[in-house]
Amino acid sequence: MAFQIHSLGGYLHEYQKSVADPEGFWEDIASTFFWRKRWDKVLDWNFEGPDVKWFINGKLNITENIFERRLYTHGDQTAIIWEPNDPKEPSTRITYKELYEKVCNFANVLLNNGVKKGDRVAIYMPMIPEAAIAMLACARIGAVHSVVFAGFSATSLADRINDAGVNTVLTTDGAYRGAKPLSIKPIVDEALEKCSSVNKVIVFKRTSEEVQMKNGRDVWWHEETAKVSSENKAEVMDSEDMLFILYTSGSTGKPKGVVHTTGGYMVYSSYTFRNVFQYEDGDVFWCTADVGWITGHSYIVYGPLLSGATVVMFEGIPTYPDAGRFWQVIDKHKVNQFYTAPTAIRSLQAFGNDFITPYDLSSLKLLGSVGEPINEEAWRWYHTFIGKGRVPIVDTWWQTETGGILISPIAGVTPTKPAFATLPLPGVQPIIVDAEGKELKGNGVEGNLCIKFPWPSMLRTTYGDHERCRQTYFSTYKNLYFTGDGVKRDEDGYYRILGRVDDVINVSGHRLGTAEIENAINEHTLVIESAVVGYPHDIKGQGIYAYVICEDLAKNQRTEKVLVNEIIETVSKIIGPIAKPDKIMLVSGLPKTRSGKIMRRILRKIAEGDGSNLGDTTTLLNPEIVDEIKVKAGL
Ligand code: 7RM
Repeated sequence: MAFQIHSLGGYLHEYQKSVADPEGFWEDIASTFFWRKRWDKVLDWNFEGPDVKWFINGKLNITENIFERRLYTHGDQTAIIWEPNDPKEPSTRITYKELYEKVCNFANVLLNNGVKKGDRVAIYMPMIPEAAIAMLACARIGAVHSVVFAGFSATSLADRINDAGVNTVLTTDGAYRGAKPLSIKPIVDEALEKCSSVNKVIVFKRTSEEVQMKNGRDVWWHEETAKVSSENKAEVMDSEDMLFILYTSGSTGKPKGVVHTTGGYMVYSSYTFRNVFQYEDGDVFWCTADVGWITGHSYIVYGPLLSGATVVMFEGIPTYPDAGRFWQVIDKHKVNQFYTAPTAIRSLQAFGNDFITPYDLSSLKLLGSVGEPINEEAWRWYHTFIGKGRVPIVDTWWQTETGGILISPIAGVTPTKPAFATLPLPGVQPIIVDAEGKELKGNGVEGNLCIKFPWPSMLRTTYGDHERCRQTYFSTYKNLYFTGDGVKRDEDGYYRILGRVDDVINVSGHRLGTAEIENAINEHTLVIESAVVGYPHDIKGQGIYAYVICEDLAKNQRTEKVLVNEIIETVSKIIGPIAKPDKIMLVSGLPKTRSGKIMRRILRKIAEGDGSNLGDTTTLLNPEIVDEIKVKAGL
């Protein structure tokens, strides 16, 4: 590959080039793709709007860069190895040529069902190849996909559908994930009671469970694909046309629809895939993320497929049928690059090494980590017992908003350091600032992580609300993109991500806003007010701790235990099981400032089990409440 870096010197050289002449640097990389029309100008930007445009007036279709660009050389190569939930069900292999036909065929299904360029299509599907086919078929016709993780509730799905004005939903009857089948279509049905914009639902049959099909609205995937051909001419898109929307949680309000556009996302997801993972033709790459998250978008679907890679797509979970499943699948498919989340690593570590021993992991050339800070202990276990001390670990830092990896080692090329994301990739210009926005220069500094120059796959806006995008990411510090993460640059100049500095918590690598969880808790009729904070959790990274004020329990015929369970169910119903609080404390009040702001710092300390160092509480509106909460927490 033309743009693959192979040595430390090469990295340093490319990095310098990318800073000295970003436009020339990205132009060279973009030139390796297939454009229907070349761009007039590489970049236009300001972070005040923000207004960022890459490869201006360039015309292309991202799927032509996956398929047509390479069919002659790569047509018979495997694109997707699909490993089902049940190890007894055979895995399947789909070549690039077959995938191309399926994507074109389904693109025609979309067209035939009235989906047009620019329409928004929600994809609410489990981890089956059809989820990737659905995404690519949307891209083929220029429809904007919004993948919603199939673990989200009907309410969450409905909110996302309504926010984006979706007219078509792609889904399945059910899903296999772990021991028992899950219903999917009934959740869509429930969501759609609240969504007037949707007029078509296309249902793929996975579990064959009985589902209701609404006349005139719901159609079967297999019936629709049989009606149309497998030939489709790609829609010509502008470089800055929307490719997809992906909802992500922030510190306030409902999740935001992060918008990614076509040209820049294509260039960056592919560039980073090739480099970070040092993917070589013929390797088998496995990213365990769900396609419902950005990691699945960029490193199961777009980055690898744009690179002509073979990817494993796994339907199941790490612990089914037992905690050796990941290692069994690596052995079975001779996986070369394995990319997963610290929470999975920690939970499998806790099951013990007997689950690893039966399997041959010698095919591995690289291990990756993503989603949250990886602690040193988990890093060492991963390195020693999975990598056998033999292969590099890439700790990749990035966000839904960044579209691709920004800070990470390049496997085997740049140094690694336990728990460090290490160095920025070429084209990425991080800067550390203090609370006032003053740059902290040099090494051995700690502060807030910002990026000072655009990179091709950065978010362009938040769907339907550009002001919110500006407010959230570009207003904290002038002319900088603010990540929301704290960071340290050590004496050697390596970056270590310290975690969020805003009211976002990271539970098992899933991003959740504390406000979002509070709003869900408050939906319970007996809840008066709540405050949610994160606390350190051995497996999940962070757990969810909720302090709740509620109506009189006796009067409402509830015990504490019953109410707590009801609250947990409420959250599960409104957001999804991933947002269930781990701990709920019923309290008679919440510590507040005189202006009425909840003092989360105090609640965080108590949730951590630290009753000292609470700072001066005397200026609070209700200092006595702190003691009550401390006593309840056993501190
Ligand atoms: C890719 C993804 C983004 C947030 C981000 C960080 C945290 C992600 C790392 C990490 C430490 C890492 N997108 N985060 N990767 N923290 N080291 N390697 O996770 O939008 O869902 O989350 O995740 O706090 O801001 S995300």
